[in-house]
Amino acid sequence: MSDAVLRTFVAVPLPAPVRAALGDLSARIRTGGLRGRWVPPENLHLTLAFLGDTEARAVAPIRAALTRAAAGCQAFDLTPAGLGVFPGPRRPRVLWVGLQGGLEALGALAEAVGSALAAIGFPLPRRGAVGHLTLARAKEVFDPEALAAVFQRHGGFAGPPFHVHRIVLYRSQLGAGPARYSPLAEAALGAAGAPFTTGGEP
Ligand code: 3AM
Repeated sequence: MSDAVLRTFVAVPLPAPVRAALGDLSARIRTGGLRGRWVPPENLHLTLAFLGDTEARAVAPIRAALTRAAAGCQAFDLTPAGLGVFPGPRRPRVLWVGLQGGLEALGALAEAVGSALAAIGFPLPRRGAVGHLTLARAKEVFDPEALAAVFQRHGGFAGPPFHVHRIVLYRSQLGAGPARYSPLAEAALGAAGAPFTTGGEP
């Protein structure tokens, strides 16, 4: 595919200690025998919106839309906790870690991002599916017995809390092996909401 069209998505990057804890969980689950394609720790992220094929010239307006959306949302905290599967227990294809804490703020952020992107002509197929950190994808479906053992052993997982204060537009390059993600743009949460300070005032 030419560089004029990029595969992109918007996500919250995870701090290194969170990626390390999730990577450690992945390694333990994998060692326990669950077969799947595992997301490498450096690729772990919290997806807010998947845009798919995006013209390179659209990156600048997308950056502006994300800046507007992020500026209207305040920063918040999340804690990775528990396990789940998509699309559901009958056909488990994606294994993920759940989130606790600022879920309302997370939903509002995803909504703001979705609306800002829709306003510049990107209606998103993927809305309302936020709140998970993908660990692995099955080739077809996960083996039910192995998955049941994983839930029994690791269902109570909790990772280190983290502060959500920025969103990133990533380029995703697929090929043999894991996807390669590179940041194209970044926007800070609450930038417009930060109080103006006058010199010397607290
Ligand atoms: O972080 P997760 O795993 O939820 O599954 C892909 C990943 O989400 C998702 O976008 C994120 C970055 O690749 N994704 C990939 N293709 C998609 C599609 N066609 C998609 N989401 C919706 N529709």
